[in-house]
Amino acid sequence: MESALTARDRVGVQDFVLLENYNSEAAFIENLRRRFKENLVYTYIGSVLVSVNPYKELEIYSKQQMERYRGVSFYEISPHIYAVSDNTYRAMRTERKDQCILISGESGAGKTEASKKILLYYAVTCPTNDCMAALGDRLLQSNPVLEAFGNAKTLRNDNSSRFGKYMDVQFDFRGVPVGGHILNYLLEKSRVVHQNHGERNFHIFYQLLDGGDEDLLKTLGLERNPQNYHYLVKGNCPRVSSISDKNNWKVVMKALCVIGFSEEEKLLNIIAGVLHLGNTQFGEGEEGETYITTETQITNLAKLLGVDGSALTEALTHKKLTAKGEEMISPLNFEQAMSARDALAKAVYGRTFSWLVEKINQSLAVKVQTSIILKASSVIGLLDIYGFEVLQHNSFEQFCINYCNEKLQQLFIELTLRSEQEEYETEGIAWETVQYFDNKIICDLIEEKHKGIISILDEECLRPGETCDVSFLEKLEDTLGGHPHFVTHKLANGKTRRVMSREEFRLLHYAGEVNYNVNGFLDKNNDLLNRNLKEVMCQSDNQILSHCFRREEVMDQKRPEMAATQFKNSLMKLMEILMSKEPSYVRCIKPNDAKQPGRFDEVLVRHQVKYLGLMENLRVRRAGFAYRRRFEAFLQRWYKPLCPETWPNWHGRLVDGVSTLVNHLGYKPEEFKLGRSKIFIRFPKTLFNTEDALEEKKPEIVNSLLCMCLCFF
Ligand code: AOV
Ligand code: MG
Repeated sequence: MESALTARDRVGVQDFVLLENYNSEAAFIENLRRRFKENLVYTYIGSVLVSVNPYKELEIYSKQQMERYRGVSFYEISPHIYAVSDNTYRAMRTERKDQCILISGESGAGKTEASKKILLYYAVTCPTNDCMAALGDRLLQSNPVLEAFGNAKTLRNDNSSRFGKYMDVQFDFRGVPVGGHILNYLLEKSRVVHQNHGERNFHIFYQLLDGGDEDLLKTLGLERNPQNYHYLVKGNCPRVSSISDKNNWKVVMKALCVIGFSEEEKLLNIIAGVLHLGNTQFGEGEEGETYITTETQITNLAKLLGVDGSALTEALTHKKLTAKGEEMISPLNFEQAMSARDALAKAVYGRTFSWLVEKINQSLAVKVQTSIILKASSVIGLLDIYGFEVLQHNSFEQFCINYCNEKLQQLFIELTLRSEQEEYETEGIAWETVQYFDNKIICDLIEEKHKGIISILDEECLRPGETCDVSFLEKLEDTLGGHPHFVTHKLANGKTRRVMSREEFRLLHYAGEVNYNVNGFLDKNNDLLNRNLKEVMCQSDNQILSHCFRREEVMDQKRPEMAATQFKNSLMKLMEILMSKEPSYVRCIKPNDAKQPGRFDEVLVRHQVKYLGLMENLRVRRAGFAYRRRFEAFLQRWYKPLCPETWPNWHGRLVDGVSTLVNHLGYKPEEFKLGRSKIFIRFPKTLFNTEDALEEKKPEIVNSLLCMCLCFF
């Protein structure tokens, strides 16, 4: 007994529900800390998995470990990301309902690693058939490719996702993975042309320079040293000790091969083209006109992008305007030319990234011959987005990233806190409401029509006359002054704790305060590329580029939606997708800011526990019922045959049938409650023991059914 107690003292409880002092935040953190010190990085709050980033390789992800979790109930084995993967898979199969796994947490907390482990679990443990055997490989290999092009070293994370990713894995009726589909969200394109100090551009550039062989670099006109490229020197961080660009290059090339990629050469031409574009320099003539000083660079660049050199030169230094139906060419000044060049680099890279996702989707698409068996298929969606981010200097990108995290938090609240409590109310189950912070007020502040920050930003971008980032800030102050989650220097009137500059606005996010500098907001939201640059690009004989820059776009006079609105709309769609599925949650926690193993910074962890709403989550869970089913479903499934009074059919009121059945199964009155249309059972342990017992009896039931059929005939 004593040794068991000691063990519990040492490793804590594996489900926070079992914490004696479950109302105490200190006890919660202490439990996390104890487990973390013992390398037990996973803990449940009921079915929600809390994961603390170990920042070191643990021996818990082997194939043998996967086997241990296969088909085993949540509560019979230590918490693990594989348990969530397996339970989600089984729920999809038995309930025949689409599932999704939502992984959240701040930058560097371990979301991407978690999503990769889930995918690996499915690739290894799910049944396959011959033609599908390669699909698992392709699913897995999509990761290194997308990470090479969409991830970068930031101050928070050496492999930070700079795009949002939602991946559907499609299964046929036998549970065989038969296809996949990826939706990507707002790549942080500005990184192509600028990086903060200590950060890098996207991995692929360094991989190519470090890993590409001599011949390849020669063909692309590149030198090995990243310091020679303007687009790679801004962060002054060409090498990262935790990253081997050379090895990763090999991994990416192999992955492209597995995916069935044949456009490698065209893709690398574009990547090299972006580097050359960054080295294109301008001079200023006496009349203020701009010219290109790096002539040879342009020749090489034009060749790589598959476009005409003089047309490109002209388009980089001039602007085409249409006034009163007439086309006019006007020269760009030095700054304008620099920003046209950068806009082209961002557009080329961003569109190539989207093309790459499209290409991967083609490779993962369900093949025609399997479409028949797909009729009864289901989906597991995996969401891995960029985590909440607070930097020294926060701009439009952080605004979008943090807005996305607000939306995810809102979904979590909707699905686990609000709807759970509302359900008890509707079902007439006695319930003491748990208070929680609802971040809807912040989502509204950002996205509300006409009054929200995005609407105001759009209006300012479209408003004729002189508009600028500062006029946007003034508009924000006029409209949002007085909002409890919005502050500026002027509004604060010296009352804020942290000093704010006159170019900033502060949002009090669910996860903390962030000061956003408005510089560049209008430009980034406009995301404009001069028309003549588009014209040049759509004539490219590099098929990737001619696919990315369509003639119709040049002809179309209508202004496309602004960047933030596009992002908002894509998030709305994403929320709809997620709401239509049964969610499972992985809540990732970052133990320290130094990216080091063994360090558990209590202040940092407490902050995350707070804003992730984990204490509220635990309180709702403790007070609630883990299992619920509609009366008919409960009677209909395996339960009915277990009780002679409800078998083969129950003719009375459903609630009486359910009552008879649970009594027969030996549930004590305090273990369950009957609502208006559903039965609620409190502790999963009881429930799952019962379900296992039921599963065991299943063959007997099938046998007796068979006997009945045989007798009949
Ligand atoms: P993120 O996805 O949550 O950040 P990652 O999943 O990229 O964070 O994790 C950051 C780093 O932490 C990884 O590169 C690993 O070094 C380490 N790590 C995370 N999880 C584990 C694990 N289970 N075992 C060992 N090491 C781990 V961001 O994409 O920046 O929001 O935008
Ligand atoms: Mg990530």
